Amino acid sequence: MKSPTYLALAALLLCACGPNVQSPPTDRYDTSKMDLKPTPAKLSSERHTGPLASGASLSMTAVLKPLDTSPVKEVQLDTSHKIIEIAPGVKFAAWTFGDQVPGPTVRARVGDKIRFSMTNRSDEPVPGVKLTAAPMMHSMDFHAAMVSPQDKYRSVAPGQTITFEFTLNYPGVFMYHCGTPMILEHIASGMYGAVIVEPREGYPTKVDREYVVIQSEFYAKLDPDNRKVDGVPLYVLDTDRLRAAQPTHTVFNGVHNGMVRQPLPAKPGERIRVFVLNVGPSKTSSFHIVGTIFDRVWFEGNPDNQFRGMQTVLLGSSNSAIVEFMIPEEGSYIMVDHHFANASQGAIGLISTTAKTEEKDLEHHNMEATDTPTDPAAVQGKQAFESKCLACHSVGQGRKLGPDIAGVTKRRADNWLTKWLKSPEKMLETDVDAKTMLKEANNIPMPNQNLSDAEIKQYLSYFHWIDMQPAGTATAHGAK
Ligand code: HEC
Ligand SMILES: [Cu+2]
Repeated sequence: MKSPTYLALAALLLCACGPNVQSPPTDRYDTSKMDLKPTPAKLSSERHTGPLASGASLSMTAVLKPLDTSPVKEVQLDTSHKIIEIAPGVKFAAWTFGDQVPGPTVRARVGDKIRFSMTNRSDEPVPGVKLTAAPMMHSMDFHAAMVSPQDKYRSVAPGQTITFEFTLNYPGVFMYHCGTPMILEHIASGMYGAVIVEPREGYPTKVDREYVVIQSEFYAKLDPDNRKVDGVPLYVLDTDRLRAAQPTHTVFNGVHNGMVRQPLPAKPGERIRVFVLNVGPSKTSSFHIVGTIFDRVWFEGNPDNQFRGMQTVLLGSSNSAIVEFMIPEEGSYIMVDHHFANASQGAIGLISTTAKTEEKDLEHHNMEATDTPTDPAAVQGKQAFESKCLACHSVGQGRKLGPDIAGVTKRRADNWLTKWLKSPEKMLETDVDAKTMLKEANNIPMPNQNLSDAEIKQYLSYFHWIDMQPAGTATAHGAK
């Protein structure tokens, strides 16, 4: 029994009883040292005017600003009703915090106090259309706070202002959202954002860049009242799809493929920290970045919840993580929800070492680029298609909002396609095949693209070129 292992074990035991470990380690989560006695919320009928968001701790985009070190953070986030563009050409009647979706990101530190105030400005006119939704009650629920929901998260009427304070007791990446019933509708309409709380002593690692990526779903249908914004049809919340948890768009930072068109910059050899929050409201996210491995994952944004060397992190609704990774070499690293049905609805973004990137990298990152047509009309058709139609159609990569265009000249006659592109709304009234297609598209009709006859000819010659390529080889690449 007197093996070296035994001796080593005995030494270890002795050592553990030694005098140098007698003082208990300090508990960072000692609840007796936390602020659990916030003051009551105040309501007033004095309203904020001017900007709908303010505070030195706020970041408005994916680029996260450095920590503002003041121990008290004044945060103003007012609610508004606003038209936002959730995909190119898809104008959606949203409800917001701070006049944007997602709302601004708050950055603070454990021990800091948030002094929050919010005016419900849903009664202010929406530029572009009359009123998207009648003024209504809204509220604010901070997952970063420990407070009585009945007091702090109460619904406030249009024109009213609520003010309350709380101390940040735990580090993490926390969701905030409107908590007014139907909560589901308020979240799906855009009322959410993130609060990032650093550990009191900061993060244990150093990074070169920090980004925020918020995943969420939209449930959009054409406005039954046929309202338009700037000449294009307005989309409104589809409450049937919402209850069935069947989103029309699943996106990062509020826009379908938004960070594909505007990739987040990085350089080879850099270490990147991404704060990821899955807002839902109803789907999980399998967050993954093609081309790298997460060196560290801090689940819920707390370094005490650490994983190493992960490929994917699974986030339920309102779960979050901080992921850190290296950019190994030149390239475009693709952030996706690896539930690919969600990615194909727009949950894609790029972190790229070059300013310009190509959408060909997206779904087929290991595939060669395909040929382009030689006939000038087809070339023009391809270019126009890639800038105007890719938001809703793919070529050979499956259905998006509209059908896959591959094979379209085989299922439709040229004069049918011409009539369709000229006036989809007329075809939907009169043509049986068009009506069937609309059902397959879950009753989301294609907006009229205002195409001239010459343009329509170019699209048709491009479509014919596609269908002459060997099956599956033609793809379309994103607009620059
Ligand atoms: C906002 C989304 C959207 C945009 C943008 C869009 N489409 Fe569509 N498209 C659809 C939808 C949805 C359908 C099918 C549903 C319906 O309207 O009946 C469709 C149907 C079609 C069809 C018929 C497909 C078939 O299988 O028969 C063609 C062709 C088409 N679109 C071409 C285009 C072209 C060309 C453009 C760009 C100039 C374009 N679309 C832009 C949403 C869109
Ligand atoms: Cu609300």
